[in-house]
Amino acid sequence: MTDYDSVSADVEDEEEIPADHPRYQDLLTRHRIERGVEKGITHLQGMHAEGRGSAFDYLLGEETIPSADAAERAAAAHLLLADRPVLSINGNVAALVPGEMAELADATGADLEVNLFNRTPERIEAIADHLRDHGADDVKGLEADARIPNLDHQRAKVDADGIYAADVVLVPLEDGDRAEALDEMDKTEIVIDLNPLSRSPQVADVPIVDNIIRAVPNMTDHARELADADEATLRAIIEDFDRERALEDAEKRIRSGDL
Ligand code: PTJ
Repeated sequence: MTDYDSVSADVEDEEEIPADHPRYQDLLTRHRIERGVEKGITHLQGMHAEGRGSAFDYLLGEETIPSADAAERAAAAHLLLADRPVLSINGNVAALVPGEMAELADATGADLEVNLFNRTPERIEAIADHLRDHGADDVKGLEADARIPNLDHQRAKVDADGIYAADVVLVPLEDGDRAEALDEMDKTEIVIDLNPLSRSPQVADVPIVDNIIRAVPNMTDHARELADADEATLRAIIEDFDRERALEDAEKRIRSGDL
């Protein structure tokens, strides 16, 4: 019999967390965020963000609900149809899913761009290195030679040939006004956030209410499956997706506590 209590405290390596532990995903997530903070990738505030996300995930039943899967498929279709898709990376995203983001970029032809709320040159470099260590070819966000209009904090700093010029942007794990500002630039926005009431999913064209640990690999699976689909098929998937319903479904699930 596994002594689960003995693994929950402080494991050195994520391999030590038993995959059949009832709180496996939560332990893995916490472990990756802690390591991210230690490596200078994740900001200390990222721990608070993770705690918030984890509470919503618990109420969702820690699974990808059907409307989130539909959102992930629609997101994959958007990325495949885009001329200049970009996946935005902050300190939590880099700690939680670095290799998975590199795979999604590869499957959809998207660029990866580091964009931080608590921006320092050291963190930008550490995150770019971490992404490269996990298979990313090219990482944007280091130039920061353009500005998102109507945004007066560090997240406004973007690459002219990256987020600034993008037609479709994936914006994970940030409750903020950047999503609104990108919306005003007429970009198609895909947001991953476990809180359906956050500002970012509320303005997103495709709000994905799911844990990023599950959402990104599932988007990649959809993208690979749709790789040879024609434009009409991809457009039909996008048309069929109902953003209001996805937000309502997630909120209903969280409020009902029907686990
Ligand atoms: O790395 P930086 O400097 O850019 O800072 C990043 C953080 C995350 C600290 C910053 O963006 C922040 O403070 O974000 P918020 O306002 O806490 O918003 C994060 C959102 O992500 C919250 O709505 C959480 O519910 C959600 N969230 C947290 N963990 C996950 C998540 N959503 C999906 N999957 C998760 N694992």
